[in-house]
Amino acid sequence: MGLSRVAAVWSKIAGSIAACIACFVSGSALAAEPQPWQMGFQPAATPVMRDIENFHSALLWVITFISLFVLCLLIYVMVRFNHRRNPTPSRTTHNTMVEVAWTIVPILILVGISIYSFKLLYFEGDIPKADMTIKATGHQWYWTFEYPDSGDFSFDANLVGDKDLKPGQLRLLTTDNPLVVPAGAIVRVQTTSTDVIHSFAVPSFGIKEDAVPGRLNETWFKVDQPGVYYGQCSELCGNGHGFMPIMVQALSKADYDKWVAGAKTKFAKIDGAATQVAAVPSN
Ligand SMILES: [Cu+2]
Repeated sequence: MGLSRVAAVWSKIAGSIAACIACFVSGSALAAEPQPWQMGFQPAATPVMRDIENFHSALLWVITFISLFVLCLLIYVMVRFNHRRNPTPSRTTHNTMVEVAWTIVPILILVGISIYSFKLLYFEGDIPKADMTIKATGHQWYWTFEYPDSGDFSFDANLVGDKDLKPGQLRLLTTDNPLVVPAGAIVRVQTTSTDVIHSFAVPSFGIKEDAVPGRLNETWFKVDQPGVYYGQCSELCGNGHGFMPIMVQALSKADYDKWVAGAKTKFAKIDGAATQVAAVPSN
């Protein structure tokens, strides 16, 4: 690797670190999409993802402290008790105090972690009273989204191919019809599939729910801010697995209501009937 290549790689890493720090300091989202040379999570867009990120950061401190502590012990033993400095080792085999301590202390650490871990698991899994429901059905290789209680319509979301991408649209992440949701609302997502197991996953929402044929799984999210967020199917589901992205557009309540009014005429009803506009009027 040439010197200029090394310098280029390092400048990218430094840029990524600077971006992470900027995001952390300002507390604002940079973009809820994968970034070149990204090392951390995508910026959190929901309360669940914020808690996941905080839990992850807290655990990083715990494991860093434990690793450094064990490293210091090892270095101390190697320096203080090596063959030269300690030619006649002691014959000690047991020390009750030390043995009790190295059993109790790790247990206390694990119990402490588990309390926060279970709280987070319940927060993710216990779905609050939802403002609306969306049913996401996985197919090889696209998603169908149904809005049963806010408009009674359904549509498919297919990948936009490379040659059809408009400037600014993300390759392999853009769909022809985004999943549109209102920001600030609690959205319950029901997932299922018509063929093989898929997985409905949006990293910045902190959700990943398997879509299993013949089963209805549930998860939820509440997007803080309007914006576009990207996810992908996260279960190996065949050779089109990498080509069934999830593009979520969060709108303000007023914009969302406008979109629903348009969607009711644009998309077919959930039972497969034609759209309201195209429906043949009954005499
Ligand atoms: Cu899939």
